[in-house]
Amino acid sequence: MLSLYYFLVLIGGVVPLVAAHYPDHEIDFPRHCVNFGASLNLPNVTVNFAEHVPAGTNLTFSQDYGLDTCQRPYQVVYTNTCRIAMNVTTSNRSSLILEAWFPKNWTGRFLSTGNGGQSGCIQYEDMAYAGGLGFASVGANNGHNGTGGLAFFHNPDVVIDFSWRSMHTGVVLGKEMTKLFYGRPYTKSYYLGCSTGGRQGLYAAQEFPNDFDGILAGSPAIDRNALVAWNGHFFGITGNSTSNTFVSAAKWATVHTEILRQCDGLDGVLDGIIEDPTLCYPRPEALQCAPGMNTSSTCLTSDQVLTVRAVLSDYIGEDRQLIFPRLQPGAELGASKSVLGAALIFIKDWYKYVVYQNASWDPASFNIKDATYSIALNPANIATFKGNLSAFQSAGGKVMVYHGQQDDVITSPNTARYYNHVSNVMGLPSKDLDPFFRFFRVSGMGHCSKGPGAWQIGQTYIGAQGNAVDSQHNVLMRLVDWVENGDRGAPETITGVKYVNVNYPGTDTIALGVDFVRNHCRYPLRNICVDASAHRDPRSWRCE
Ligand SMILES: *[C@@H]1O[C@H](CO)[C@@H](O)[C@H](O)[C@H]1NC(C)=O
Ligand SMILES: *[C@@H]1O[C@H](CO)[C@@H](O)[C@H](O)[C@H]1NC(C)=O
Ligand SMILES: *[C@@H]1O[C@H](CO)[C@@H](O)[C@H](O)[C@H]1NC(C)=O
Ligand SMILES: *[C@@H]1O[C@H](CO)[C@@H](O)[C@H](O)[C@H]1NC(C)=O
Ligand SMILES: *[C@@H]1O[C@H](CO)[C@@H](O)[C@H](O)[C@H]1NC(C)=O
Ligand SMILES: *[C@@H]1O[C@H](CO)[C@@H](O)[C@H](O)[C@H]1NC(C)=O
Ligand SMILES: *[C@@H]1O[C@H](CO)[C@@H](O)[C@H](O)[C@H]1NC(C)=O
Ligand SMILES: *[C@@H]1O[C@H](CO)[C@@H](O)[C@H](O)[C@H]1NC(C)=O
Ligand SMILES: *[C@@H]1O[C@H](CO)[C@@H](O)[C@H](O)[C@H]1NC(C)=O
Ligand SMILES: *[C@@H]1O[C@H](CO)[C@@H](O)[C@H](O)[C@H]1NC(C)=O
Ligand SMILES: [Ca+2]
Repeated sequence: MLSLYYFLVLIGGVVPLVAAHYPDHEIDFPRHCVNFGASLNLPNVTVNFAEHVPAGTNLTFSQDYGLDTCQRPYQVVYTNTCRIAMNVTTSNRSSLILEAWFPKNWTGRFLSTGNGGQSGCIQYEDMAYAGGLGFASVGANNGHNGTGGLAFFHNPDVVIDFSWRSMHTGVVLGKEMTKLFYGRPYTKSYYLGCSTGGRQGLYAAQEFPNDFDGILAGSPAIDRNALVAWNGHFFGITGNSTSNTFVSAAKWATVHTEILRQCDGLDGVLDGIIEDPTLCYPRPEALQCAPGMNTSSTCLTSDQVLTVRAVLSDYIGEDRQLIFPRLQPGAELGASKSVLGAALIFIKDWYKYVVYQNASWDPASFNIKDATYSIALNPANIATFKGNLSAFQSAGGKVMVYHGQQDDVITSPNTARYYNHVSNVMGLPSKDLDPFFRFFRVSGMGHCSKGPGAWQIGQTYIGAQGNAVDSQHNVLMRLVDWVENGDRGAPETITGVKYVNVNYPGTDTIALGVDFVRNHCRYPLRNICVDASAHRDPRSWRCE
């Protein structure tokens, strides 16, 4: 079964960085790829195509099937890759689209990518990124196509795929295919994902402790039922744009400026970034309009002051217990366009098609009873807040979690809450979590990326010059270092870079150079500026 190419590899000896050791690879790698696809025979798997993709190829994807909502019309592939696309049956009424990408220049490592939001979308950018770093990778559509939730309607198997089965199935198949493709097993198995992807990573850490040796989970959508309810509860606070309680995006910008005035200096420097928003309890009454002034755009009416207070308060349940922590102060600009924009995009399909399975359900009717009901229902065990990582710890796994401290979609204190929950459930103080579980708070980063902070940490491939690959500046390679070199590679801080951004909140302009660099601390430590005159220099900061 093995091609001549792999026969030569086997007799030639196997080392981690293999490309230079493969003779005739220009000829044989593409042929091996196509032959592999034609002969692959695994249960429940149908190969749709297998193609060799030369480095530099700009792949284009069909925008049929609802994939237009994925907003991934094309992807540049950075290294010579064998791309296998498959259908995988998961039940009599559900299936996945799964892809496996095998780089010619393989390091021996395996990696699974995850998904985002409610999708339904293969994260090709993450597969290309991983391939460029020498990982064999898998990515799946998570059991349905596109960002909508209609596929969940009256089909609990599609919900199960979305919650956990798609990823776990892809990992099991991907590992097997990796061994068959290269003629030897992977050395270590990794996970990379953010948001829903962060949740998928922590689901694996809790429920499938042998899937990964290293898990990188960003901005995780954990306690998922409570999170969706929290997203939905804002409409009841703000009302729609015609309500007296509504705060426009322009007024949220005013609120943001006021919050910075009150809290920016808590970390020792006025730089537009609140390092630790959990220390910030702003007083919106500072913006209260004076009598007769309540049409002014620079102050808040009494109703609007109460709206701001409620938005920045914990979400409490019918039983008076916490449902979800408050929106962290500092995220107002992004939030005014997402959860505070009265659009109800996050909860609409989930409650209609999964929780109530009633296409007539009106999202504007959402209230605390819906929250109570959906949290108790916990469809397909999607909550992901168990907090017991002991099986993963025993298996020798490492988890790195990061969360932007200006996240407007999933408030970041929820991840600190998870960390504390793990500590409590496992009965371990931080010094005993440190050997396998570390959480980094990335100041000034929004949801998974962007923002005024030093947010480029190697979480995905943002720009060709934008990501360093050394482990201090690249969280994925940091995880590899930790897994493969043990304590010697354990992260104390992760270093982020902010490129010059002439027109914030536009994207950073890498060509204009580095604006500043900052080391982000491991929770529960927090970043303090000890030399405000040189705050762009990471040496002016200390984790305390
Ligand atoms: C890839 O192709 C698309 C059009 O299909 C184009 O818009 C995009 O700029 C291309 N990207 C690169 C890096 O060539
Ligand atoms: C989902 O998209 C894939 C292409 O990625 C396509 O082959 C498949 O038919 C689509 N499935 C549905 C149900 O539309
Ligand atoms: C793959 O699955 C989709 C539905 O998701 C179906 O439309 C398509 O025909 C299947 N293709 C193969 C080759 O089985
Ligand atoms: C194949 O899929 C069926 C459901 O359609 C499942 O019961 C079975 O376990 C799967 N087989 C393997 C080997 O994964
Ligand atoms: C599919 O399997 C489910 C159980 O998982 C069963 O309830 C259902 O009747 C089956 N549907 C068909 C079409 O066989
Ligand atoms: C292969 O990967 C190694 C390290 O992973 C890198 O240094 C080298 O440049 C890569 N070679 C090619 C041809 O991509
Ligand atoms: C806002 O809410 C009011 C009362 O609930 C309703 O009559 C109106 O149509 C809504 N407007 C918009 C733009 O949704
Ligand atoms: C504006 O203030 C006046 C009294 O000063 C009050 O009657 C009116 O209801 C206020 N409007 C809003 C939108 O708060
Ligand atoms: C579906 O939702 C609508 C609107 O809230 C409601 O009137 C109807 O009773 C619901 N149907 C069922 C079967 O619960
Ligand atoms: C955590 O999980 C392990 C098995 O993985 C189990 O032995 C232990 O009892 C669990 N601890 C708690 C507090 O549930
Ligand atoms: Ca500051």
